[in-house]
Amino acid sequence: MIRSNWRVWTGVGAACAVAAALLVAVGPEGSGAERAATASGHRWITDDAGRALVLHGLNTASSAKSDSGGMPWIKEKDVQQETDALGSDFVRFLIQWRNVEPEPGKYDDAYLTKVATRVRWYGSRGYRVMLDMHQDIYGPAVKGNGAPAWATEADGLGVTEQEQWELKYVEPGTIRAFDHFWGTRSASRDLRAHYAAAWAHVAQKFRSDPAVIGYDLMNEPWGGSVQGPAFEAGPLAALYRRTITAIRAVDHDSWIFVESEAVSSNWGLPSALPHLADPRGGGDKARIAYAPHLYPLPMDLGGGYTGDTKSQVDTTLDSWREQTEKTARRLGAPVLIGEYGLDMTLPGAGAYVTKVREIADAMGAGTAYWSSDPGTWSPWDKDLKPTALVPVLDRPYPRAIAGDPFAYDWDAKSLTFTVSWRGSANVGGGTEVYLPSRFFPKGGRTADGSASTWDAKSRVLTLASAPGEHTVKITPLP
Ligand code: MNI
Repeated sequence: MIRSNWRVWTGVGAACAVAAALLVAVGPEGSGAERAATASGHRWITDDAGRALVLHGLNTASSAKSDSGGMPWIKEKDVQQETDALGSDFVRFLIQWRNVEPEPGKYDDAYLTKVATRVRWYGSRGYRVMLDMHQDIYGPAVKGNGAPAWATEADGLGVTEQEQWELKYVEPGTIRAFDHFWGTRSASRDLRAHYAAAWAHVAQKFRSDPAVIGYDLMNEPWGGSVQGPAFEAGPLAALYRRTITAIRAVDHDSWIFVESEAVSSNWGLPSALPHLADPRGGGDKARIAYAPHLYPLPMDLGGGYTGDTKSQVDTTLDSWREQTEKTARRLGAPVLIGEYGLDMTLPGAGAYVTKVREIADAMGAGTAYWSSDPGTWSPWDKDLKPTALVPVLDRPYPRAIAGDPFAYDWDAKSLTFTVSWRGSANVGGGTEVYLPSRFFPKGGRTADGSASTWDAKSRVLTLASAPGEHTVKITPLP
């Protein structure tokens, strides 16, 4: 497992070198020098000590979409419950344009202060927070969520409620609202300027908040009348470039996460999202990350993870990984699965979640499960009691790796967690591995006796790192 992971990641490096050579020859945007500077071809989100971060947690929360104040359902005790049950170090936190900018050019700082309070609930427990500017079906004025009514121009076209909510994306009013937003009709106001400025306002508020790792520019973008590559390489990339420029004018360092058009990439189709330059600089200086979603179509239609549906889903997962890595290479970006999830009462649901986590581990990607909202998809039922999802999501993982990671792998059969990396004099701190009490009730130890320290409260084993290659196996303390 470890060896094959290593081959995959170095394989990515080799493919990247080829891609870099081609790019120099063909010369699209983004210089060859930028690509060549991405040494291993696999980018990592890093902390201040230079350690690679592996981020796992939940989306919080869908409930914010329908709350007039835009707040999620959680109280601080619920963040503690998540910490105790899942050992999360990450949250994808939903915010909405309608709350940030309720009137054109007027920002609601009281709203952002409430967001900051919730960010602190997570940050004080060691989480990193990604702020996600959420939308589904554009905004409430066309029966969706996200955009303010003043920024919704449907030209009187209607939206009919649908049994399957996603079908509202193809209702006339929704398409027209998106078309005006993207400016693909002649008589549109420049709503994108507002969107970019609203993001800059958010970034100004959170740029020095140590818990905020970055910003997810738009949830599940949808092109309206202009679709696929024409959308992703056209108006979507243009909005991203404008927003990146606006954010970087106030925030030099936070990560900026981008998504591809959901209706294609969620299902494992290719994305045409082009490379997006970061004003910070190219190569290792850039902090642009790719945060696609993963919802195999056979499961959108309510299928479980058994029989024919399972084999269709597995085919989709292979394609999703291949396409995601291809797009990430083009972007020079680390990958974080911004959403995946399903109704845990479906047959095979636990096996599906385990499979996605294994894929994420093999890709070196973080994950945010959709979502924390109590119910059948969630780790919590309506009484906030743990569901069948908890023992599946609560897996060992490396929170931080002190150098260049090669691979990591959890083998539930032998209760062995393996992590390998190349340490560097430029990277401080140790490699931190979260070990759930369900597998490591008394903590963990290194199989080879190499130095480590166990913190029973956080259930984190910290491995010593020094320059050179390390492969450490961790097993439960007897
Ligand atoms: O499944 C989707 C999805 C399907 C279809 C479409 N289009 C037709 C444009 C778009 C999106 N999304 C999955 C999840 N994402 C939201 C939140 O971001 C969740 O509520 C969905 O489960």
